[in-house]
Amino acid sequence: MKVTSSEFIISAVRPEQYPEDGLPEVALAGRSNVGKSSLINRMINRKNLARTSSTPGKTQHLNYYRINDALYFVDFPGYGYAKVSKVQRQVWGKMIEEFLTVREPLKLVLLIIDLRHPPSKDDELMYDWLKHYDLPVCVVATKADKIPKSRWQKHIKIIKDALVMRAGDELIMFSSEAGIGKDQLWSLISRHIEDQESEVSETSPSSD
Ligand SMILES: Nc1nc2c(ncn2[C@@H]2O[C@H](COP(=O)(O)OP(=O)(O)O)[C@@H](O)[C@H]2O)c(=O)[nH]1
Ligand SMILES: [Mg+2]
Repeated sequence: MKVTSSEFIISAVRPEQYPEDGLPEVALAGRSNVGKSSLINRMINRKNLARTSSTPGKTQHLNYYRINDALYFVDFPGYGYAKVSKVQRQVWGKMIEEFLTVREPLKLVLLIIDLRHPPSKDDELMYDWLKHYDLPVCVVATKADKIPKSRWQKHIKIIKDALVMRAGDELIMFSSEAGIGKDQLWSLISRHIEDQESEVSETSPSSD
């Protein structure tokens, strides 16, 4: 997909604030500091539309970005940040659960994992949660530039095994730093948001 426009829409704290134009939504979930904001910026060729920060745990909102007037990226608050209180954690859980269960335009969830490390317990829980709600998931293994290519397969296997990834869920190697995986991720996203327009045609050719 060629990105011609991207804009920050809202930092939503309540469902009433979610956009109502029905454009398909692609959510991004992952640990604090895993590289979600950087991934969004790379996907839309912007240096700093999604705020990247070195102080994790700050985002407690669902940040909506509209791309090409064709879809939204929805940046979830990062999880797994130690200094977040129990109450904040519960608020987070409730917000995300509500979103995942009732949000009709949601077409795909990108679970962002750091290729360098095995998935955390929170990553595993998140993946299971998404599958429990029967949502299409793509695991995006980011920071791939930090690992020599010769060791990618080893790290991929560790991630797939730890999550017990379901057949049909894809894993894409990514690097916001080096631009690895950008085209592949766009074509996967395109396929998922087109699926809603042609749900009857199960045999539509993939457009890679
Ligand atoms: N080397 C490398 N660093 C990255 C990559 N993606 C993110 N980072 C760095 O990781 C840190 C956290 O990134 P950020 O996008 O703010 O993470 P978020 O908390 O998940 O939104 C920042 O210092 C980024 O520069 C990547 O693909 N490669
Ligand atoms: Mg962020």
